[in-house]
Amino acid sequence: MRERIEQLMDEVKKASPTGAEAIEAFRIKYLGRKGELKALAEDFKSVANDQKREMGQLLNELKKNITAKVEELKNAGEEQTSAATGEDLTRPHGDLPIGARHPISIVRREILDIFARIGFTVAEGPEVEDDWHVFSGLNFPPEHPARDMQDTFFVEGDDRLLRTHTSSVQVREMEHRDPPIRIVMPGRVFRNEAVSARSHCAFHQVEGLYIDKDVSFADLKQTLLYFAQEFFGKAKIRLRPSYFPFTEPSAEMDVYWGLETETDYRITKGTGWLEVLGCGMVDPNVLKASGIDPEVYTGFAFGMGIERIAMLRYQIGDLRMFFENDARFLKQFTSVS
Ligand code: 2U9
Repeated sequence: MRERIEQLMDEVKKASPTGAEAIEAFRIKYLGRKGELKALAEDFKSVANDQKREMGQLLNELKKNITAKVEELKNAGEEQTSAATGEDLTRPHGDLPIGARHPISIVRREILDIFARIGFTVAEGPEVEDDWHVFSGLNFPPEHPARDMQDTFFVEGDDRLLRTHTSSVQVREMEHRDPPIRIVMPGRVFRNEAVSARSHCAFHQVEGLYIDKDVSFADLKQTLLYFAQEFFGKAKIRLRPSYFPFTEPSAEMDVYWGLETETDYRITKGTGWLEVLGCGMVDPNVLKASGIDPEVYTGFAFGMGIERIAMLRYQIGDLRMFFENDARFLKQFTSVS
């Protein structure tokens, strides 16, 4: 047996098969199920007991040599391939280009983070909705213009429609949960509008809703002031009276931006104020429609268009930039967040 092992050691050492097929045949000849090593393992059974230890060690060594040889042959094969193409395949490759997050994603994430810090969790819902969750449950009267084909996309042959705001998600949450409810809803919404520098048929919103006992307009104002400070770094806001079917009273919030530079004049239209979002106290009818007792609970809500906020943040003059996916535009927004 010793002679056979030594003979094989020698044979393996001298062998130089080339090409993947020959190397595999070499491996099978020695290490395969019916290979030389297997045959030796059979012979090993009849080796005298006092020889077993030494023979066992030799066999192990042979196996190691063959395995190492197969590896060596394979690597040499790869080197040949690389030599053929002139490339060193063992070199670590260069840096991979890292993509940039879309500005809408960056801004959405920042807004959600700001509200997460004061206890708002994220809720999401379907983009294809029914009339109840988009309009009726939100106190839209039957003849409200937003229900018109001109303003809303309807799904053909069905009484379904594309949501025109994410408020439909809050309605779903109110139906399924008891107060306190403190949620923010990010999402894509759809309106039947011509595409222009200031409007698009699909855009993104973040809305917020807080319902509990004793929630007041002062809570709304303080929450929005906190948001303005965190997002814009500005400490002065104002609330102008407004109207939405789902809130009463309703307001629009402006942030004082300042009038120091020419850009400040341009983006604030010379007023120093930026219109940022809409808000209000949830209309008692809306609470009632979703099974929440307006005698016990009150709530505030707010809503903003992410594109609008991103345009202010990055000084982008045309909304269409967000939807064209021009890599020259997108790669400017490198962010690790
Ligand atoms: C429920 C009750 C009330 C969400 C609100 C606004 C005011 C608002 C607009 C901002 C710009 C939409 O993207 S935009 O065009 N939104 O002004 N949204 S209050 O109010 C709600 C939501 C859900 C149950």
